[in-house]
Amino acid sequence: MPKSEATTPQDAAALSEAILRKLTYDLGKSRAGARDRDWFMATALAVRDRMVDRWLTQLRASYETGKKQVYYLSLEFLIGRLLRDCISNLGLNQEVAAALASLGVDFEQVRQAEPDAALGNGGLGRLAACFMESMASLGIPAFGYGIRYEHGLFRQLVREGWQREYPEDWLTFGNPWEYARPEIAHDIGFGGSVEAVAVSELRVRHVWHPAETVQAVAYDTPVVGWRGRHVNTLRLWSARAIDPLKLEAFNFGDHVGALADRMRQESICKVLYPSDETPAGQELRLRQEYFFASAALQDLVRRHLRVYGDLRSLPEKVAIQLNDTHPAIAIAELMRICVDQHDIAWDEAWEITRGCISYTNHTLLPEALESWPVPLMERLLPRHMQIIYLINAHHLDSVRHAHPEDGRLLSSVSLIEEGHGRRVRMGHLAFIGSHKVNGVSALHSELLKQTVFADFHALSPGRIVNKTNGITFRRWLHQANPGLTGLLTEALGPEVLDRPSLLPGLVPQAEDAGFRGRFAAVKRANKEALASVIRHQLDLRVDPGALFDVQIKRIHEYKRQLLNILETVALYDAIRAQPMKDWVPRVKIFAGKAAASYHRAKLIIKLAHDVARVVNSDPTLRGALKLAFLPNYNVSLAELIVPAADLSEQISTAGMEASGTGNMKLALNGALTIGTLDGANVEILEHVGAENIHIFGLTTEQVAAHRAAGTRGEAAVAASPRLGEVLEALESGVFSPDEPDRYRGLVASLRGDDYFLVSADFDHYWEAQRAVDARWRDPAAWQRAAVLNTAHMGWFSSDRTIAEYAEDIWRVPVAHTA
Ligand code: 26V
Repeated sequence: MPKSEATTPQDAAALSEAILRKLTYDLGKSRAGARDRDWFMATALAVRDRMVDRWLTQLRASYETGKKQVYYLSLEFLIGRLLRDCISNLGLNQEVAAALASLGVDFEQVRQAEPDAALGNGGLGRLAACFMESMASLGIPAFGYGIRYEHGLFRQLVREGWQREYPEDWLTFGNPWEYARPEIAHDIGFGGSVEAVAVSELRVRHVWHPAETVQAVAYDTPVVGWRGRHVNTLRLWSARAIDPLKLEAFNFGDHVGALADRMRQESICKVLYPSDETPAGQELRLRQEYFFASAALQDLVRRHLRVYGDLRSLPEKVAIQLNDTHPAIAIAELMRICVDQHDIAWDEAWEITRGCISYTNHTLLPEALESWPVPLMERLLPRHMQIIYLINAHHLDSVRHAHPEDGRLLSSVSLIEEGHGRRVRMGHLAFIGSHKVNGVSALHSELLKQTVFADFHALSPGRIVNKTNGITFRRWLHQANPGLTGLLTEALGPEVLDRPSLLPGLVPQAEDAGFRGRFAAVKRANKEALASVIRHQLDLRVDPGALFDVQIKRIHEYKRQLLNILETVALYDAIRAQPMKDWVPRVKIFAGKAAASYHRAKLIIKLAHDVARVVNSDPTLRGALKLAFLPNYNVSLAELIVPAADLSEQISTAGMEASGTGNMKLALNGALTIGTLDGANVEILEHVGAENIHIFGLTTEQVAAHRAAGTRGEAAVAASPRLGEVLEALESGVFSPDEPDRYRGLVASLRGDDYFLVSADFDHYWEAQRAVDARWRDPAAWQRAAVLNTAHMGWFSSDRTIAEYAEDIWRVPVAHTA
């Protein structure tokens, strides 16, 4: 039974006392003067106390019992708020609610006073956060390592339809979840030179003399798993300039210069890089990558040596997961630590390194694959560059040995890309430095084998494995959708909270009109809550009885928000042409950020607003169509929208979305998917069944054929009068009378190379949307499909994903089964 069900009044009283003590003695505030923010801090500090004993005990126990540790290295952790998560996993829901009520404080207001920790861009960062929660829930001893950015992802404001970026300040009022560890600090070197010291006639030892050194200081956040059984650590590093006094003495007489130096060094952890910005050529980004990878390795090596005394046992006791190539420099760093600092022979060091490390790839997009200019690497990390050359030499020797005289193969698998300036290919380095490489959905993993890593796959068959992404049900079902969770526990028993494998027990209930009614009532209540936010934020009234059609994700051309907007315009035209027809009322809901420098994506946001202005104010539609773009999409906004969605838009160009995880959140919460055969949609189709999902569009192979044939968008436009009209309206400035040419460029691409196949897929998408309408007209059929989506999504729990990583990649036992 969940602990919260056994709450006693004493528990609540003890907690309210603890909260008051925190408010008074830690924050120095009186009850009368306390604001929501203060109550949040006091509550969080009191809740944090409940984790600490378990945390410290388990940490010690995991060393004493010699358990293998997992280290998850990620430049992004997109956490969101933690209060509800901690309370719910500790089973304190009722205690906290009662404690705050007894203090006359509204829990929901307190909860909303917490800022989102937005230390990530999107899917990759959110996945890392779900994984941390699942590792704790499964009782796998693990550390997450990342950077404690002072400013997370920018805040998005929309002014006259244009996105504007504002700095995000999540730390302004303090972070109650973290413990600063000023005594845990590692020196991180940059630049300088490498000295070769002869230690014997046969051996030289390389000594790196960095030109500058920055300290990485640890900040620890406990991560509590489901039912509070296990607590892991998220250790984020902050940069501290070394000994500011010495620095000032060094710059004697130049006080300002000394401080400027210090500022420059500490700038490493000031701000999160937007992932969609081309990373190449950005020195600060490479500094960030080495800074946290080196801190992580020094930290875990020190811990390992303290317990075991020898690095040779590292692969037996340590698994290091690289979340994308961002921490891939860790491979060269671990080689340096082994060879230069611990005198381990090269071949043995390589065995140790490959034994520990594995790598997850999250995208096939060529522009997203990291590579660094050789001159930059030589200047910033001279010893690592030497090591990379040596790794490459050994690697190419073995390739040459197996495939003599295959020049094409050699240059394709070389770590160094020759051509317009030599560059280090981080994906290649990550591949050869890892014992396992994984993709994030079945389709994506297959495409890895066929495209970016085809040659590597032929050289090392079996190294690429698939680990389809998942989401933590605690956050994305239990916490975000308490109404549905209540219904599920009523129908399937409270065990369903621990075992999503029980969800198929809903299948017979889908035939029960009474159950469907209760399911629909929960959805309706969630939609009313969202409608109220839309009204307050956008001054727009939407009917909670309408179909809520949702596309929430980063704005990117391959995700094809544009396709959705074009369909909106086509529907608008159709309704205006026949206003008296029985249209299915729809609310198109969008949310998402565009990278600051991604002009096309920002123009798509502007288009959504231009279309919204026209559509939302047209009385002839009689409410049949509305468009709402909610600003500043983040984890908290997702938690509000996901439970309220009827239709989930997963419409990327096939082959381009590695997995998607929003698709899983929405389907789990009973939204039907309209989507292409891309990423994890393919597996969602397999699980929910073809009759409960709306699939449309070109397949990956057809996309490739289309592009190879050079088919232009014009052909699709000529074949589709409907699309033709939409494009003409955009071109003639119907939606942008203040600037009639605004969308000419956009439309020209749709008529031209149509790289993302928006035009090519348009008619198919339109038809699929009309099939959605038809289903909506039959409420029983819609509700049945919605229930069956929830019933069949259990497999997409990140507990399942993590259990697979644990077994196939990390080789660690799972203490608590999902
Ligand atoms: C990076 C870049 C950089 C250059 C410009 C274009 C571009 C586009 C996307 C990205 C993001 C790459 C990494 C990433 O976030 N991948 C996402 O990872 C999720 C978790 O595995 C997965 O669900 C998403 O499908 C995938 O896009």
